[in-house]
Formats: sequence, C-alpha cells, structure tokens
Amino acid sequence: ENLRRSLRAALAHGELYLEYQPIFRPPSSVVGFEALLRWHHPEFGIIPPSVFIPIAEADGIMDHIGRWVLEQACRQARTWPSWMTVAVNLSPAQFLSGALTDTVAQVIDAVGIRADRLELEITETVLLEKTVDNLDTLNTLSVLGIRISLDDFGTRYSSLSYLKNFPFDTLKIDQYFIDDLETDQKSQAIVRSIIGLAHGLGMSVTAEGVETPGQASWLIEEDCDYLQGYLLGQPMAGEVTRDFIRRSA
Ligand code: G
Ligand code: G
Ligand code: MN
Ligand code: NA
Repeated sequence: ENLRRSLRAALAHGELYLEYQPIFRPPSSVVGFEALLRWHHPEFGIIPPSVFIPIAEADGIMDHIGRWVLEQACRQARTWPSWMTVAVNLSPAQFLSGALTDTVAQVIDAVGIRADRLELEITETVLLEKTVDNLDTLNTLSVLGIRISLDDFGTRYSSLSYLKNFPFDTLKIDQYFIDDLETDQKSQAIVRSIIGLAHGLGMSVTAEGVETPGQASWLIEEDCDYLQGYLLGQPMAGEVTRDFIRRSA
C-alpha cells in the first residue's frame, strides 16, 4: 500500500529511469538497445520492475508510465547512430487502454525518429486477452513501420497460431533455454528448432541472457541473428550508451 502510493509520485519526482542493454549482431556490432525500467525509491533503494510493474498495472497507472517510457526511450535513441533501434517492453495495460496506436504514433512524431527505429516487445500474456483487438493494434503498428518482437518466447503458452497470425519481426528466446545450452541437449534441440521456425517464417531471432562465450559461439554456429546478455553488455545508464557504442565500434 505504501509502495502503491509512492509509485504514483515516483514519476513526478524523477525516481523512475531507464537503463539500456545492448543487443548485438554477432560477433560484435551493436544494433540497438532494450530499454529497462528502474525505480530508485528514496528509502528502499532500487526496486525491481518485477515488483513495481504489477503494482502499477493493478493501480491503473501503467498506461501512463508506459507512455513516459516510450518517449524517454525514443529520445535516447535519437542520440545514437540512425540505424540503431530501441526496444521497449509493453505491458497488457497499454493494450487494454485502446490508445496504444495513437500514443506510439504521437510519440515518434513528437520526438522525430523513424518508425522502424522503435521495436515493441510483447509477451504472450498480451495475446491471450482480446486477441482480435490486439491483432488489429499490432497490425496497425506494423504497417506504420514499427518493429514487433515476441518476448520470453517458449516459456508460456507459445501457441504456434500466434506466429502464423501476428506480425512479429523477431522472436526473443527466453533465457531459460539459454542458461543450460552448453550441457542440455533438450535446450539445444529447442533453441535450434526455434531458430529454424523463426527463419522459416521470415522472422529474426534474438537470444536473451547470454552469459558465457560457449553459449555465444553455439548460438552463432546455429545462425542466431542477435545476442543479448551480460556477456556482451549489462543494462547501463542512458548517458553512457554513446561511449559504449563508440568503444564497441
Ligand atoms: O530488468 P529486469 O530483468 O529486472 O526486468 C524484469 C522484467 O520487467 C522483464 O520482464 C521486463 O520485460 C520488464 N520490464 C522492464 N522494463 C519494462 C517497461 O518499461 N515496461 C514493461 N511493461 N515491462 C518492463
Ligand atoms: O523479460 P525481459 O526479457 O524483458 O527481461 C529482460 C531482463 O533480463 C532484464 O531485467 C535484464 O536485466 C535481464 N538480463 C539481461 N541479460 C541478462 C543476463 O545475461 N543474465 C541474467 N540473469 N539476466 C539478464
Ligand atoms: Mn524484453
Ligand atoms: Na525475456
């Protein structure tokens, strides 16, 4: 309850901020960053999004926070080379509000970045409810040129009909399958199949949570398009992204 009340003030007080984790095209070029929301609470310190996003959703303020995230992330992307993208996570609340397409169009217009520099990450949870409306929304965004990624792929319902019907550009393979990739033949078979499935459907694949050189080389060998994880780069403050880009060029 305390957190709920202070979350309402957090945005106004500048306690929310974004970190950016680099995404690589193997072996070493940065193609963009994923924006990750953080809350620096004046008393409790850093509160993880897994704790406060559900509160924001329940409290009906996630739509508002999500709009702020979109705008911040697009402004940050404008400081990067023009071919780099920024990926923003969407929560189910942003779909339910019915204004997502307008919000996204307004934000990229106001900030002045090309639509194809913004990537929206959704999870399968978003697809479960109001499937027809959400399909419409994603199709409209896709036609505008916005990229759409399916996040945490493989861990929830993973209905293949979503892959057939929704306009995804990229599948993000959940860290769960990457963690034991070097030792578990089942994870290897699953990851190999996901890469083949995505490529067969004309989508690209990102592996999340890459932490070891062995995982990275296995994924590169198997033709995974993009890698993300602590091995290649931790989430970092917006101010240092330009330095990071310069150093990895
Ligand atoms: O950065 P971390 O691993 O703590 O992120 C935890 C979860 O919070 C992830 O599932 C991530 O997708 C989600 N998350 C991070 N930033 C945002 C955001 O801006 N909006 C939404 N809806 N989810 C986010
Ligand atoms: O659900 P989503 O994929 O959006 O969440 C990404 C989360 O994973 C972020 O909170 C980010 O901090 C975390 N993350 C990114 N790379 C790694 C990694 O290599 N290892 C671990 N354990 N977490 C990671
Ligand atoms: Mn994500
Ligand atoms: Na994920």
